[in-house]
Amino acid sequence: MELYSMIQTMRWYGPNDPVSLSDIAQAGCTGVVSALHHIPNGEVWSIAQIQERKKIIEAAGLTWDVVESVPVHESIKTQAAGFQEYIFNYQESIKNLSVCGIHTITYNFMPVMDWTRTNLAYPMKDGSLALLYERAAVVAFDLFILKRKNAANDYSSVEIDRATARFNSMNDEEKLLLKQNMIKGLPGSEESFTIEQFQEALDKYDGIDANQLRNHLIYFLEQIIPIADASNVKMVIHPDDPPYPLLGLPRVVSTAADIEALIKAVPSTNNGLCFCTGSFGVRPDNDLPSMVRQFAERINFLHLRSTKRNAHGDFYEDNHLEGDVDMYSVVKSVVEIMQKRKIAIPMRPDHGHQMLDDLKKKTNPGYSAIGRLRGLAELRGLEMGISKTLF
Ligand code: CS2
Ligand code: MN
Repeated sequence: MELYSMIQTMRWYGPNDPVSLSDIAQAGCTGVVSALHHIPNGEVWSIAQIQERKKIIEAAGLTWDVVESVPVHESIKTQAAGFQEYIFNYQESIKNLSVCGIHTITYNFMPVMDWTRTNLAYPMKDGSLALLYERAAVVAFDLFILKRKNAANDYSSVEIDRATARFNSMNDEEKLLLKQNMIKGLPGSEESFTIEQFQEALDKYDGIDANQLRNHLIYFLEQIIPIADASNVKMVIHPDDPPYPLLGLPRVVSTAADIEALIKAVPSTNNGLCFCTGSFGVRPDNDLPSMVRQFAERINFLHLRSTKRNAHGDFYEDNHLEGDVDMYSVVKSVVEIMQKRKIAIPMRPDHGHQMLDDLKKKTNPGYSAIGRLRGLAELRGLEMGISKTLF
């Protein structure tokens, strides 16, 4: 019997990534996940540009397994004037990627901000650095730096007190750093703002609640999934990170029920999922192994990492096999669905700690080489142990 194992990849930001393709190959990957970040959000990815990137990757002996991400323009999320043009461009990019032999595309539908953290160098006991999301810092940013109108209505008095104390404990440098972390965008986010631009971007969601945002996402899926079907492309949506509304913005890809609603509206299996354990896993009400089984037919890309939460709604990114994510059960379910579907699903260790030599280097937060190498090595061993025991 043939055994199907996960396809091991890492994200590669392109020729300017401080982590080289050779580094990624030495970590044991057979492929990469990449995107054309230099193309402005909303423009068509041409065949020539895609081929150019593909050639570089293949010259290093690797394959380009997944695109992450073709970003969804804000106008599509708000259905602002002219948004149809952006949907048309998106359809063209799907077709062009398919022509170039790339058949899995990741995207997300988070308003304004992609993944968000408040501290990019949170010290672990062992001296490595992790990414932290601290709720009191987010609330402090909202109330005292952004000063969003009516923001106080979104928080309990206990939260406001905690945020006030937290803000008063910060020096100017820490306040500036928090502001930058919130509005500048982390690697992979396609947007970066000044505080004024940030407020303008938020204002575009005035009057758009979760229900309406969900309808906009479903409309988008209705427009792109038939193109994906015709082009043999698997579209995989990345969940919200963190999986909660943020700064008054709705979020609609946070729970199993959210995913069910999208599938009900657009049933094609090309309307699929990038199963990010680090994003979904922040919520205790997301039962990850059971979600893997529930969405077995449409998980076509995996981000594997773990987080550790506390009662205040803070979380940090833990070692891949520690923290709140039951990685053993997740990987076991993945191994089972791969044998059932008779396919190998691409995965990447999603983020890692900054550690060892990387502590001295300038790295992309979450995307240093050694931390991801550790994560990948642990996940690979876990998978092998499970597969050999089960099959
Ligand atoms: C992040 C994001 O959590 C994550 O995986 O690194 O950049 C994520 O890849 C995008 O939101 C997916 O569209
Ligand atoms: Mn992820």
